[in-house]
Amino acid sequence: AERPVFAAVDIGASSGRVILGRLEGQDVDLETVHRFPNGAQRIDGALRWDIHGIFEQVLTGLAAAGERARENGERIASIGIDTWAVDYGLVAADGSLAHVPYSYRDGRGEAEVARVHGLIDPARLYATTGLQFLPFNTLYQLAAEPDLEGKQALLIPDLLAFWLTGQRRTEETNASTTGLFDAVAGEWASEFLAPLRLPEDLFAPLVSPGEPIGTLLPEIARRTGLPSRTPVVAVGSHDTASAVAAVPARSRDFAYISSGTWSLVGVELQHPVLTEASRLANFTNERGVDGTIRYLRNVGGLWLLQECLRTWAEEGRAGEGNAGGSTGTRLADLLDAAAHLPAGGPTIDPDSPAFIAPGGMPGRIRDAVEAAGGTLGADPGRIVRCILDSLAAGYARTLAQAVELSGQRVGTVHIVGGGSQNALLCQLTADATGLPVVAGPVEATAQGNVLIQARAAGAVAGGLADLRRLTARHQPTTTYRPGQDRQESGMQGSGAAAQPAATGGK
Ligand code: ADP
Ligand code: LRH
Repeated sequence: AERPVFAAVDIGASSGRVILGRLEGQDVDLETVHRFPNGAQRIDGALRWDIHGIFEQVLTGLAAAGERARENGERIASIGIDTWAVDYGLVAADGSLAHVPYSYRDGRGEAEVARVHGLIDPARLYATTGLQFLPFNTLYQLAAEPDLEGKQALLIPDLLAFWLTGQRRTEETNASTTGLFDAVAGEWASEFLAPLRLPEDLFAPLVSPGEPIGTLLPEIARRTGLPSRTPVVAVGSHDTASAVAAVPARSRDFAYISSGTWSLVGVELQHPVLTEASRLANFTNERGVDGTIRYLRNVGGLWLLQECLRTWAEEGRAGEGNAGGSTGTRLADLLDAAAHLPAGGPTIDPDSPAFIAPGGMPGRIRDAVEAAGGTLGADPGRIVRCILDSLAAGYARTLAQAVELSGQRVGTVHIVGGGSQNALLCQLTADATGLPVVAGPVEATAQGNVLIQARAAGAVAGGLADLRRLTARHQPTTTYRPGQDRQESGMQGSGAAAQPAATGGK
């Protein structure tokens, strides 16, 4: 019989990929078969996702995955989808899309915050949903919709799954980012729908990671060359839920930083923390795989760096007509320049709402430094260093608060995602937190996506701790120690990075 392999569709705010996951004994091998850039675009006068273009890329990737599997004598046992959270498509009864989905960076939800909080006290919202306040949370965006009658809101991964299978479901880890999900009951907080004048049937039924969603529609099977019996299985469809499931922790006393466009900084808990102190610190209780709680806060993240690079590339193009410069090289050079600058330079608050929207980021960062009485100048190396110093300080602050509010012990900080490749940021994080930092895997989100599919298929077994040990055994990591310019590479086989210690973040 053909060997089963799993296709992970993982789409972040800055890039998407389709990855094939193979089980080699008890190890998971990931092969990227398709990659594409992503980003919100100005469409019809608003910041939106080119969802039709994204879906074409998904189909291209699935076709490539099928071809690769066939070459290897394998069969795609299932498909799992994860993307960024919060955003949704509005689907009419006939299945058509009411509008091109808005990006959470569009800003239209913000105008609704005061009205929503007038209808339901934010303290009451938090006591039920445990969701951190972000002005773009789904409920504020829904409050801005002029007409929801007869329509269903499908979160982005659920919308893609609907287009693949014809089945409408809402996966629960991502549902927990809407602001309309009960953190304790694990169900929709339907008591909030009527006061917000949202239709009762606005959302599709919930599914948990590991549950089946459907099989491929005939048209999709034809376009991808995959058999129509291929199942689409729910995974942690919130990318951060999948990433946290693949943190290569060997013991319980870990914190994580899921580092991509955002930095999601926190700990894993078994029960939500819904206290007023937690609300005031703006910590979130998002749902993880297996009913866990991702107790974390959003830190502004590498978005600040991505946007500076975009601005500098545009300026460079305007100046020299140079379209050939590679962003990768540019990033490596800038990080090198930043690493040679002394510690103790100016910092900004990376979480400030002033940085949510795109455009003119170097100038906005300079303005923030100057408003606080500092100076930064226009040198890109200095601006990059300011961003990374600010992120590291933000991580340390956030982790200290997570420990204090949750009582969770933390001895090791794991950084996963694209940002785990940023050696300077990893070292600055070790220095700022006083804790060892274990960096990697880069593709933790895809790894988590594949593991949940493999477990649903019976190819691996166990709870999250077992899945994490499996990741730790096979995926390479790099360890950074506080106050040292030294890093250790290798598998975590010795467990040397996981010595229990009191947190240095407090
Ligand atoms: P998302 O899922 O939000 O799209 P990723 O996890 O793909 O984000 O991470 C993207 C980020 O990773 C980039 O913004 C960049 O800062 C960082 N990154 C990617 N490659 C490298 C690299 N070679 N060195 C340092 N940082 C990198
Ligand atoms: C990261 C992420 C994060 C959300 C944001 C909208 O990709 O899913 O967890 O807060 O995007």
